[in-house]
Amino acid sequence: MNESKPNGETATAVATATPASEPPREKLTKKAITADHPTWCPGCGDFAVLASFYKVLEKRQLEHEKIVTLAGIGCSSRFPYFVNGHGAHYIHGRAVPLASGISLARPDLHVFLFGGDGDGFSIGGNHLDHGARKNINMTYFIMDNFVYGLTKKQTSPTSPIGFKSKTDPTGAIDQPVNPMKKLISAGATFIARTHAANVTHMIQLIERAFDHQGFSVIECLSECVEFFPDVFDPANPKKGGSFEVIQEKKWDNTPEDELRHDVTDELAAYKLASLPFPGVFGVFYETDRPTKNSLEKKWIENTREKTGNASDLEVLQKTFDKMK
Ligand SMILES: Cc1ncc(C[n+]2csc(CCOP(=O)(O)OP(=O)(O)O)c2C)c(N)n1
Ligand code: SF4
Ligand SMILES: [Mg+2]
Repeated sequence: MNESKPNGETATAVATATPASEPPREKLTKKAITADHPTWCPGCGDFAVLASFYKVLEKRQLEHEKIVTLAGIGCSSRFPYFVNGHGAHYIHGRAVPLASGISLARPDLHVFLFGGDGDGFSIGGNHLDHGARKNINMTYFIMDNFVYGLTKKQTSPTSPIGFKSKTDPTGAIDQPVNPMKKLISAGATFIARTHAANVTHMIQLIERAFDHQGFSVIECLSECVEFFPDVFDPANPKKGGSFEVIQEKKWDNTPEDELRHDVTDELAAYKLASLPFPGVFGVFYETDRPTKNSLEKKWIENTREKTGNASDLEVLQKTFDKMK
């Protein structure tokens, strides 16, 4: 299990402390994690994402009661129904604020957030920006299918120009969002991209995002076979495409390393994000920046000290008294 992910030193102690009287834990199996039968269309890319997530939970043997899966609204956002753990299918686009509150109030939990391109980049775009800049500890997995699937084929913020949908019957005319660029500029501290047809790669990235302290986001090209079929074939070797993986620097002083990508270089990440579709896959950007969780914890501790360790009620009463 990853001991370092829950935020801060105290949180780690909370997450790992097992009372002497507690019986040994049963192994966390796929059966134990699996909840309802997924209700996606046969062939939907989201199935592979769920399977990869189960694999990571099983591999990491997280404490079952510490797993939280959250989502907004959309086909992809049905995700929490299918995971046996704490979770909520929340308001369209508002899952980041919900996840932020849970992450800050319960730093011992593993907060996983799932959703679609509409949920994350359209109605929830503003929340995404603020979760990123505040670097709130969570792992956000965005299943990007370039369309609103649940509501049956409207143009989404990632739909390419020319895409014919119910909202653009003659073809989309608006410049799509570039998820990697948006996340880099917003200040997310772990930003990666994968494809639902490549389960091994997806699992690797979920694990890396999970190990990261802070706001980690993975955009996953996940095909909507109903309303935008075959759009991701150019990045699927099984369908004649190529899946180009970002070669990260190994810092081994070899001439080859000069050409490899430095994941801490924002500008280099931005250049990678500018490559034409289907682009490249892997970690675009990763940096260490204090999380809001750790900063807020410090601030609370300092404030407590200043108030002579007054109770919450005493602090509240003092504040009310000042208002009189
Ligand atoms: C406030 C609000 N506005 C609009 C909707 C209707 N709605 C539900 S899901 C959705 C878009 C879903 O698209 P996406 O997030 O890409 O998920 P997908 O279904 O493609 O996985 C919309 C517009 C809603 N439920 N709530
Ligand atoms: S409509 Fe599209 S995104 Fe929704 S379940 Fe079906 S294939 Fe998946
Ligand atoms: Mg979508």
